[in-house]
Amino acid sequence: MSQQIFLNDRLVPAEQAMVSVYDHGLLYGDGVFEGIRVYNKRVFLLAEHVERLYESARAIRLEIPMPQAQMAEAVEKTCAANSIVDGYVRLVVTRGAGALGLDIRKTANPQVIVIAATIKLYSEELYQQGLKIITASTIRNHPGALSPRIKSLNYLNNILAKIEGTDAGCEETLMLNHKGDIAECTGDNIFIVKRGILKTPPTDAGILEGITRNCVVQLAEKASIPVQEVTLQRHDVYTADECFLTGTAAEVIAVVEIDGRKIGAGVPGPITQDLRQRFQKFARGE
Ligand code: PXG
Repeated sequence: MSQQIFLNDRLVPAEQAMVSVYDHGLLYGDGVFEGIRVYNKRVFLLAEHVERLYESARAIRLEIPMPQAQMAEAVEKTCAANSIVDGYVRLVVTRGAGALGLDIRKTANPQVIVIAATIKLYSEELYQQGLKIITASTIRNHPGALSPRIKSLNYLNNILAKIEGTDAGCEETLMLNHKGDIAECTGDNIFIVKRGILKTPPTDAGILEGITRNCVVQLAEKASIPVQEVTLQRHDVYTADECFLTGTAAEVIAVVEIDGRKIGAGVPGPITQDLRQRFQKFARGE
């Protein structure tokens, strides 16, 4: 059986799942999305992802044509229809088709798309060794222009930074904000450990408030590891004892080198490894 896609109100075969070339999601990146993991048939932190989707939509004045509970049901239904055990869900809401032009009043029918798929993960080797990353010259979007707190379909800012990283042979790329402080990576949040304290930039640093980030903060607090949301500068990451990234796809992954500076001992640190284990257990419901 072919892949089943949820489109607006029903499941359709992937070949029939289409949106208009006039959809403002395509024409202008006008829409919102979420990426969600499925672990052992359980959609991980579904309510949190659905809530963030609706908050992103509210921020761009996009009215999603169904209540949150129905959206969550659509996700569950799509996973079941595709027999997903461990996988990845992409939830997309576009502005819908409209006249050429930016005016949202000339659009109709926002499109709700749920794709349930498998996921390509970082190799086990990378988790063992840790990532080497660089800082992009492309800064994160100014919050006064397009707030990074909105998970919108306009990801060019991140893509441009990611290109710089891949050109340099890096799997992820660090981005600074408009003030020159540490923001986040192109698809992951960043943490450092300094003298036993876990530190991560606050949401007002111009970042996406990652659901994995929030989960790791809670797991750290439960493990009595002190956590601070504080402004970080490049100096702080260069001189950190440990560094790691969090994200739906990456989960928790160590960073061992940034801009040619070795972090700590140049291997994944003990607190990073501990939090990675705690996260994996939590995500897999153990
Ligand atoms: N920052 C940015 C800019 C992101 O896009 C994160 C942080 C981590 O947030 P979560 O909530 O996932 O912990 C993201 C998430 C993809 C993909 O296909 C990207 C994300 C999530 C899932 C898939 O590249 N970004």
